Amino acid sequence: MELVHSGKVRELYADGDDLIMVASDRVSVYDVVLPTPVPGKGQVLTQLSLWWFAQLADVVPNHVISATSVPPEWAGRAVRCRRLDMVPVECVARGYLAGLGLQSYNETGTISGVPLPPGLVEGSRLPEPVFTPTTKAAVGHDEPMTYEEVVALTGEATAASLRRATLEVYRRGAALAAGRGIIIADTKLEFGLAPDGTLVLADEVLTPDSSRFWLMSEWRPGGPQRSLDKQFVRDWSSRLDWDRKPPGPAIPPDVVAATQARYAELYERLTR
Ligand code: Q0Z
Repeated sequence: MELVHSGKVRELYADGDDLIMVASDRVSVYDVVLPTPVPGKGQVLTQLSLWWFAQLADVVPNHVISATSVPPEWAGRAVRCRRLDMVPVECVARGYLAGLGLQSYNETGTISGVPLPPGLVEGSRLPEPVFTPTTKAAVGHDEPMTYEEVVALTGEATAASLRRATLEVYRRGAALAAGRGIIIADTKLEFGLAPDGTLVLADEVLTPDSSRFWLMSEWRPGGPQRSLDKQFVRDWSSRLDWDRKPPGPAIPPDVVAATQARYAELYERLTR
């Protein structure tokens, strides 16, 4: 099969008119892929994403054709999907202050042009979830966009649909996760257009690779929050003398095992 795109932790293949998205067991921290895989990670993230797509099918149609009609060597961690005309915007929804949203708030009191109340701190819950789109940079980092810039790029109707679908997916996902003790602080979605112009949710949805997951029991606004999935890898790597540039260090077996258990627990908690 023809490899169309290779990401840090996933590959995309063309199969006739369809695409097959394959999740690997690779892990990245601080934007660096480590040389040691976490066995089962690709399968857990694929199955979690498929579960969310099914939960959210009434909010927005998705690109999934089949999770089973894929080559046997990729079984469990691959999805056959419709090839779409991708919208060149990373659609982010934020319900809590972290990452680029925190940076923007501290500099301007706003995110993506949306004014926020004073006195918020790192990790604070926002009064309302906010749509904070960014550009899709081929290299380097994505740049924040205002809603008007999304309109200029995609048109009024598509921009409105992107914002509505993004916020609704986030609200539904965050509410479901909250009932299971998990905070979804923010999430990044990708959409495409079907040949008839329908907006379709693509890529992966509400996985820890595309979203910030925090344990509600550990949430303490006022500082950085512990990530539910990769915290063991981050904690271990921060104790090393590593400059966070490639090549990354090999992960020791106990850290691999703890991380595997984290991914499995996250999947069980959310989908049970
Ligand atoms: C997704 C990506 C990956 C690297 C393109 N249904 C679709 N139609 C057209 N294009 C895409 C999709 Cl999902 C598409 N990406 C992101 C995925 C590896 C990059 F598995 N790029």
